[in-house]
Amino acid sequence: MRIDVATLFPEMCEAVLSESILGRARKKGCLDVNCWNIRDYTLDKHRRVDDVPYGGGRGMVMQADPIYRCYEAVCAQAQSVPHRIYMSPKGAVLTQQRALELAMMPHIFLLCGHYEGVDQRILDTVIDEEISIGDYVLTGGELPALVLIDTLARMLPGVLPENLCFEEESHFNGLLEYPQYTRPAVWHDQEVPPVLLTGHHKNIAEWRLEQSLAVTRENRPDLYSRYLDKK
Ligand code: 4G0
Repeated sequence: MRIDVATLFPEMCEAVLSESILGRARKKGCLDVNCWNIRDYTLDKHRRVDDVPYGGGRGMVMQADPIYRCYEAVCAQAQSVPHRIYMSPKGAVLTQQRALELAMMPHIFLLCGHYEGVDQRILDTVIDEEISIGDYVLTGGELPALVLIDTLARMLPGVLPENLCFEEESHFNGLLEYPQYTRPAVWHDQEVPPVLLTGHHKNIAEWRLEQSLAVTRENRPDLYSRYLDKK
């Protein structure tokens, strides 16, 4: 899949996208991400990309024209029309289900806002969907865009190491993860739950389900109720 990120801080995005599993996915060609600097598309002689809000009030607003010209450059280079997302605290909150749907799209354009947001006319004409990563405000849309890219990337074929299957994990079955242990079997007087050392696969699976149910009921009663309703 191809993702184009429009931002005022392309180096910040590039730094994250070059490391670890995302960096490897890009090298392998599973994921094609490009970062675009919105400031490169301003026609203003002082390279301005923001201005005061009409009607007054606090902060600055990102102007429509540099964003639009950046978007046009993306379409021209990709030779395709992307699904266009604006990262915003007003958006619908991202879920694993929505991420799965987005991961099936061939081309996504992510707009990262700053200051007090972007001119509404860009949202009206260029943006298909506003997405939030949670009910809190950040200084920019870059971290949310990187969070979205990370969760999409790990669902693409060939990105995760073979023994890691995203469909088997927490949030896919509606329950939280069971506890995990590794060697040594005793550490600082604390033992690994004995059932995990038996090699009895059915008992281990039962223990893990019990643990998942207990941690979900404790930490996320909302998820727990929904899980019970579905059963
Ligand atoms: C648009 C997304 C973008 C408007 C972006 C701020 C949190 C999220 C931004 C604003 C963001 C999120 C009106 C402050 C940039 N913060 N929860 N900051 N306003 O996904």
